Amino acid sequence: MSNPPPTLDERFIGSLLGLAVGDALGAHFEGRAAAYMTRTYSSAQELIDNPPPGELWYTDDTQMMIGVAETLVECVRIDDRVLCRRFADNFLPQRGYGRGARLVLEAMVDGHDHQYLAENLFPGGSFGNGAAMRVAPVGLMFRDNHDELWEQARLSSLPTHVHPHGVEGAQVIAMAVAVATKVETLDREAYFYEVSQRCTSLEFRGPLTRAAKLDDLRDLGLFGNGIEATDSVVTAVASFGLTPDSFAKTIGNVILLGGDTDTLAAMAGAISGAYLGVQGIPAHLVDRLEDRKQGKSFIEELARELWRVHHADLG
Ligand code: F2R
Ligand code: MG
Ligand code: MG
Repeated sequence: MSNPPPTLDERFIGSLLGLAVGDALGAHFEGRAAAYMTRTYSSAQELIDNPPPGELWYTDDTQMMIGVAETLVECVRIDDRVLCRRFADNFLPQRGYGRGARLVLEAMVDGHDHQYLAENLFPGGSFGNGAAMRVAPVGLMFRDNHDELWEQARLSSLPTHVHPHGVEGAQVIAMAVAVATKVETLDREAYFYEVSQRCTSLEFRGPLTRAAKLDDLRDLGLFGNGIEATDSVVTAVASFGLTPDSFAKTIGNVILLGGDTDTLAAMAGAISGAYLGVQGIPAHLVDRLEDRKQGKSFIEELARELWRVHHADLG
């Protein structure tokens, strides 16, 4: 007999814990070359079955996702002032932030003009994957209203990422999470159509169209493994599309690509967890996730609160 489909609260918890588990496992390998990864592990399953020893400690990806989720729980929609306060209150430099993001966050903490920095540190603003890695709560909260989702994902990006690619990367991941919560059995073509149809830049629309047809794992790396949104967002969605029924393979295969492994696995884990629910995440990885202040128990309760707010907002 097959398992019953996950309930919606299980999907909310699965997405946020899936992000944290992917981030924390991937963090062990951030910056490694693909050749090192495939020399060390023969398959995604081998990596998942033999994670590095000790506690799984998450990074900036999860820390900033917490700020987005807290803002939605408090305000229902993204409120820039509250979001920045949450980012500043939660900022822990040892979580390992992007070079530009760290400067913007330090300005937030010090009460300086962080928005000026976000708009001017890089030409056109940051196109890093920092807005996409934290956006899953927006996808969960606005799963029933895709116009609102697209706008709320944009608003959640702006304090640090104003470049159109940084913003659209976040919109794509939010949509990928939202649509994943809706389906019991994935229709890949319909899924990729839904995720890509609002994209305005060819940098996302083109690769998403190709990812819909991906059938050889060896081609996953063609979508990129880097720190830029255009070099990682589609890779995460493509990995989910290849192995929708396995959280382990979905995050394991992107970690084996090397490069920005924590962020690739955070995004892929958020999507896979939204589809499979928390029961789809290997228990031994959840067990190992850190559980101090803002750790596993906190994230699980935050996901439940987000689900309650989502539920109440519908009523
Ligand atoms: N930063 C890291 N990991 C590095 C090592 C951490 C180390 N272990 C430690 O302890 O310090 N990981 C995290 O950063 C990525 C997300 O970055 P985010 O938030 O997008 O940051 P930023 O600085 O805005 O963008 C990242 C880099 O991309 C380049 N870039 C962005 N926009 C650009 C533009 N318009 N022109 C030129 N370059 C641009 C810059 O090099 C940015 O620094 C995640 O991997 C997260 O895990
Ligand atoms: Mg990180
Ligand atoms: Mg990273």
